[in-house]
Amino acid sequence: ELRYPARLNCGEELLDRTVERYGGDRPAILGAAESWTYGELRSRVDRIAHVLTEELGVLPGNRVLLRGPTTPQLAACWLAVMKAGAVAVTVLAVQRPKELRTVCEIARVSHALCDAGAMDDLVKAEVPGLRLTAFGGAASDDLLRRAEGRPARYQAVRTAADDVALIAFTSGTTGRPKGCMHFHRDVLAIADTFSARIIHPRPDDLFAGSPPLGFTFGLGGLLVFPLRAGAAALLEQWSGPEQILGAVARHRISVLFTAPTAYRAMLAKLGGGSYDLSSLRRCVSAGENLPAATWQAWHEHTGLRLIDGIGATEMLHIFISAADDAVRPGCTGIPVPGFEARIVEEDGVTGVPDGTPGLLAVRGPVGCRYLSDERQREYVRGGWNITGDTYVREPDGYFRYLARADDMIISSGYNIAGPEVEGALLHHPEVAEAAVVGVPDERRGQRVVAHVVLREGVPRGDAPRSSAEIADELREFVQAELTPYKCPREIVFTASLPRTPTGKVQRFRLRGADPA
Ligand code: 3SK
Repeated sequence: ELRYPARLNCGEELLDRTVERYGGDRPAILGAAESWTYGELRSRVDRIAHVLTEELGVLPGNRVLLRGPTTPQLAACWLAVMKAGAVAVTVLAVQRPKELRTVCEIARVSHALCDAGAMDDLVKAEVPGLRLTAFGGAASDDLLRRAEGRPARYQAVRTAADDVALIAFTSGTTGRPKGCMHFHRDVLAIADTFSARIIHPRPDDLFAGSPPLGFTFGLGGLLVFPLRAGAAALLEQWSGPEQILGAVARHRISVLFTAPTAYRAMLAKLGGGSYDLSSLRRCVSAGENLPAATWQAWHEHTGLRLIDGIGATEMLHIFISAADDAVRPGCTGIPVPGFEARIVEEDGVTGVPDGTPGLLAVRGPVGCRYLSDERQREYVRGGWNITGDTYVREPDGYFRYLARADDMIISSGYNIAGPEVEGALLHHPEVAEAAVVGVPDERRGQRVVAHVVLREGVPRGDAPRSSAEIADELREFVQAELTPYKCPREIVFTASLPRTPTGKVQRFRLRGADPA
């Protein structure tokens, strides 16, 4: 069981305690333009904290919006907000003025720190009373310029372990966004569970990955986990698989965080074998279901065993996972030490036997606390978090993902999990991406429709084939692996799948449904 003192400031723990433990000369943050040791990071953070509290009027408990691409400067601002005892409200750089205004309203944001290159949309959001400060730009009142003249040490505010540190918004494919409140102790708890017990980080590790700091997957993987372990983080914006692969070789990244789609995109570029991936020792996959085909292909090409995990903004980070010999491809894993998981009926309470599909319920050191939102009652029932995922617990205790509960397909009375069909399609050498949904059908209730992105540059045989012929071939291929009722009735070829800013497929769009 994790125990934290009653008074705890996660910014102080992640920085000052780490400097005490490992010294200030170790590399902490590498960026495109500059790199900082732990000592340099701490003085930058402390100087910013002075400006926040002494010039900008930030008080403990104030909500401070942080907006910008993933850079060392954004990370320093986040840590300064923590040390100042304020609450970081994290958003994605891609969020538009209307969404930003909604977030500011829900979280009652008083101040915003925004990358100078991303100010426009926040200005356009016209949030009443918002005190907006730019960082990383050339203006004379830029936050970082103002910080230069401030003292290099700042005494962190003595927050309580269960003071709110962070409000993270669910990307919300549908409906009004929900703000999830997480405490100072929660920030440390994700490092002391998933990171410490599954990743086993080392001080000489270099962490990197594609999820942005505005998404808790990235905040944990690219900032909290490395700092807790005295390791270093590479904070850069990545635009594609070649850039990730190049960065691994150039910087000798050892711990990589990204989503299954990115692993598949990298695999498609690995053919020539010209990338040196020998520094990688841990590769984490989350954000979406990881099909066994992707796990196997990554293993064949790199010799590495992907660490799959399911996380949620409501739970801050990953709560079911497995690594090394404990991995069972096709299953997410087992509860991360510190968490418990079970499968329950629709009522969210009654347990179901092993092998029976049901709703995933989890509990542990972190959990869902929606900010002023009725939907809290649906998410937390009887002390368990009902994540909205349909899972099966296998007799050996492994949890196997079926689908998001809203995405289960019911066709002619059969329950069909789209990701299982997607997994079968992904075994086909010509399929790069697949999303399988149910669409209304008079005879069957719903019919199974697959949306498929074909792989580029794969030889397609001598004679050109029509789309209908490729679709027939894919259907036959799926039927050889799965019960025929699961086979897509229709296959739609597309150039890309619609995704949320955090990379999740927006299946409601493929169903042609309006957001509820
Ligand atoms: O939403 C997710 O999928 C997720 C995955 C890992 C860690 C954190 C989150 C929010």
